[in-house]
Amino acid sequence: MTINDIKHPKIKAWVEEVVKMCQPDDVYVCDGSQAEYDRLMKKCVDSGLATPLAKKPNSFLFRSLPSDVARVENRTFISSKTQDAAGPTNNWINPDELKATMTGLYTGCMKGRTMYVIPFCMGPVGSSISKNGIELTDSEYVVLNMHIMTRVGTKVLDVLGTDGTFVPCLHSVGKPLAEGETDGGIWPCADIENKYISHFPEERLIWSYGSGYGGNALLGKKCFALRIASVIARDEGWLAEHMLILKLTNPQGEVKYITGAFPSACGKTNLAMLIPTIPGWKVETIGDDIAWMKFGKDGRLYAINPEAGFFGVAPGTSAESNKNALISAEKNTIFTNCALTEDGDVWWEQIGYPAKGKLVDWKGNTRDALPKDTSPKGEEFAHPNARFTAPAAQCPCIAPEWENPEGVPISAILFGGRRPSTVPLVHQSRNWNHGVFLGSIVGSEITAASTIDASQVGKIRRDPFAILPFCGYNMGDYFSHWIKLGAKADQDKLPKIFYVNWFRKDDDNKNLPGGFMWPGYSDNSRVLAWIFDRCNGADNAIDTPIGFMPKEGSINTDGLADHYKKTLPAITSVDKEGWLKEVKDVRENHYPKFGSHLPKELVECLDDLEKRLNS
Ligand code: SAT
Ligand code: MN
Repeated sequence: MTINDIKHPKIKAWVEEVVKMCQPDDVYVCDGSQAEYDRLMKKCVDSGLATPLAKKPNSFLFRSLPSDVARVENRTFISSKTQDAAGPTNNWINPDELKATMTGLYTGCMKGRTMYVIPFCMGPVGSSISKNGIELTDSEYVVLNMHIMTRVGTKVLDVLGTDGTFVPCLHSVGKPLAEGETDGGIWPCADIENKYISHFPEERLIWSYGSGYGGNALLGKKCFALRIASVIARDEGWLAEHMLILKLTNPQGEVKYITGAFPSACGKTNLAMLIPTIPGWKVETIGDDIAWMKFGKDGRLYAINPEAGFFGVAPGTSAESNKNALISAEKNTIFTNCALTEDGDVWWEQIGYPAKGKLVDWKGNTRDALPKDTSPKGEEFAHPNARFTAPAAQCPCIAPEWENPEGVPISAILFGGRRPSTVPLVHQSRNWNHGVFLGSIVGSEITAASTIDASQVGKIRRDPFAILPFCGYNMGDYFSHWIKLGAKADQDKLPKIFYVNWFRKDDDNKNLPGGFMWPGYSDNSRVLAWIFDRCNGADNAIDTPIGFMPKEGSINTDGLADHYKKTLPAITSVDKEGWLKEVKDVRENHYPKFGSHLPKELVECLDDLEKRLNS
């Protein structure tokens, strides 16, 4: 298809404007077909950017440059008209200034390349909760990933008709080619100081330049479905959240849907696809990263997964930690920055078995495999943020209703992060506002997904609602939005809110793999079961200063290894000293950032927590 096939005058005019600025050699409008996917993938293979994998049907490996392995939060901007609107947790540049700088970079930036017009839909095509976007990009890798991660093609242009609403998303790798020049098999991107991942919330516009990686470049994901959608959601009275959505069925066949907000690379994909260790329970997947939630006519909160695929972290994914993810990525999958084996398969650290012979590491160097499936820090064969892009429909535990246009009714919302101390395995908020308070104070160790600076990994930072890098407006106002929605709702129908922590550590205890006091993964089903029963009003909790916690014996420990039975009391009790420190840190370092935007209800919760801890 060409520009002239576009029947929507506004889209056509915008595409023509971008063509004038970026000066691509060609323009191609994506139809979303398999033939298109195959053709573009062949182009990547022929140019040396992609390697076909003999061991995985229709699957390919890409290697990025070391400067382009993750989102770049310090190059990500919320360019609202005022800095106050972007708030204290976002990088801000005046929109006129940023547009002038980026227009300079965009001018002629697609020379020697094709510009692809990707009509895409977040959510099932035609659903009233779904939203459409058009991404313009000069990266075949982006088109291919968008094919998997979103619904792409002519069907979206059909829904848009001549005047449908769309979010314009402009992307360039920022590497124009001179006459006759090619990439020579090297991942194209710009230098770090020229990368810009920019959002103009008032215009609902995205401009991304200089990176080809994940959330920087697949603009339907974090840029649209979270940063811009959070602004739309604020204005329209719903929620766009960094949450997985799972379906939990108990042994009696009763079903509940649960969402969970965890920072990037903290196990959302693993939790969403969990295989329970406790008999009779079942987990099925609705989504692994993003939830759009709206109140239904019946007063309940309903969630849809706006995505169509998984962009999952590969390292650590094994038959033991997440068999369903491995099966999802067995075919029709794009791998990025994984290691390549001699027999044409991918390999990564903690895949569950050592590699044999020689491996090509993510930097393209051939090295002898190690006898174990771990590697020393900094010498990994797969980058710690290596990814698989797999179609959600391939997931063996995908719930049949995952594309239900009305969404699924949510009974519980979980918050969590990597906290080696203080935060217990699970506690429940007293009410909605207290739940918002718990979400607002979530902290987590920084992971390789959020930074290309390895020295930052492991440091704890507050990541409210796990949406710190993805909130398109002032985080203080975001807290207020949650409080307002709760106040308007029927209290009995609101989801219950829980704070979980799978990552408590005791490095001195030699019995504990990795020092973790809880096995996590499949054993998290034990906590999910407790939560399920809480939602049914079971008498399985005690009231503590921090909220409701499991009554002794109420977490099913059948079959749990003895050393975890021994650590359970410590991770299911209140660490008073730790929490008092937490209160102090929130009061002195976290909440003051939000100034007058901080809702008073949250300060009341903080005061109340301190009082209860001291009484
Ligand atoms: O690179 S992404 O933003 O898509 C993945 C993540 O960080 O969660
Ligand atoms: Mn994520």
